[in-house]
Amino acid sequence: MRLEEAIKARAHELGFLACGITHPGPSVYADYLDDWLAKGYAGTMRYLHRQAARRREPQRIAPEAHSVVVVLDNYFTADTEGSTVGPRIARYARGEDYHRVTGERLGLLGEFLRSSGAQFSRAYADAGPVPERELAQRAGLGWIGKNTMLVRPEAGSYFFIGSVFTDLRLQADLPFELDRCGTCTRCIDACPTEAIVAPRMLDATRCISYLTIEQKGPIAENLAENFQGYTFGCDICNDVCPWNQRFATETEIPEFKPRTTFDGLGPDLFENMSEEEFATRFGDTPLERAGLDGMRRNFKAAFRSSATAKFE
Ligand code: B12
Ligand code: SF4
Ligand code: SF4
Repeated sequence: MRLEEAIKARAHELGFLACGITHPGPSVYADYLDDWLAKGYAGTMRYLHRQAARRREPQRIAPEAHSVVVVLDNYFTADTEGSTVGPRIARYARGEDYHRVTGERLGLLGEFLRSSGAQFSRAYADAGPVPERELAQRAGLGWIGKNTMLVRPEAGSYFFIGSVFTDLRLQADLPFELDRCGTCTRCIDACPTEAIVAPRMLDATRCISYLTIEQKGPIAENLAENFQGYTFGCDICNDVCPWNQRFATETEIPEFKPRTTFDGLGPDLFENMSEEEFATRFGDTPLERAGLDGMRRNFKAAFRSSATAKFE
């Protein structure tokens, strides 16, 4: 078996949905990134400005690397009756912390590369200066949809992207060149805060995901009233995508099975909770990023919005 095939077989064995190989050469979309940053769409995510030089030239992330192995990790879990009426939590955040869960299996993939002759391997999953969507598209794994998600034919977009930079000189896959969105605009039309300002251009400062996870402090009332019951993250522009409606399948990764559910819980859930209890219940979940104060704020916004919204 060729080494590239053996790597993909190992990725499959580790539970990844798909695996592709690319090179760490310069970004083709560096101007797009610069324009996006200049428009202020990153809001308070200052780290995206600091990381821009490495995103433009992924070779700078790891000068030793000749190849990048990119994987997709399915996190889809179906809704229950309760999870669609609020308080709602985005699917990606219902299980254990994906940085650790995906990261551990990426580490094992890195070990396989080393046992195959690599002197260097370094894994990234979300936490790092890696232009993950672009590298995944370049590795042939899917296209960038109008909602900015990497979408994969016959899979959809409910997956995390992980990568391993390595000094192995691997044969790269062909990039995914087709745009399979066609004339569809469902995601743009469905976004309740009008955050997708043009195809593939997201004003993060209007996105529920940013507002409930990344932004500190109060949320503007005109945006909060459109949260459609979301308390953490948002799935709307993924849920309406025909590729997800047709192809999303339940994850087989046990740690991504729902652990956090707010089904039927009232607006006071976090009000009287101590920091200790929050840490015990949500310490190893994505909710840790918002923290207790953030979740108190988010619950208020979500319940206000659910008084006015009609959910799909
Ligand atoms: C910052 C960030 C956010 C911000 C901003 C999102 C955004 N669209 O930029 C916020 C907080 C809003 C966010 C929300 C979410 N995020 Co986020 N986020 C990131 C992060 C850390 C950086 C993204 C970034 O650099 N944005 C800046 C823009 C300019 O870059 P970009 O989106 O990567 O776009 C590149 C390409 O699209 C390319 N490009 C532009 N035009 C075109 C055109 C064509 C034809 C092609 C091929 C390429 C192309 O140029 C850009 C620069 O390389 C990445 C992890 C990472 N290291 O990349 C995760 C990441 C993108 N997020 C992820 C997820 C899961 C989400 C949410 C679904 C979570 C949720 N349920 O709430 C939402 C989805 C919202 C949405 N529609 O994007 C996943 C996406 C997986 C996927 N299938 O695409 C990632 C990759 C994390 C991971 N490792 O899995 N996120
Ligand atoms: S995640 Fe929600 S708020 Fe953000 S762009 Fe998608 S639909 Fe809009
Ligand atoms: S909803 Fe339509 S336009 Fe949006 S990403 Fe999916 S196919 Fe593309």
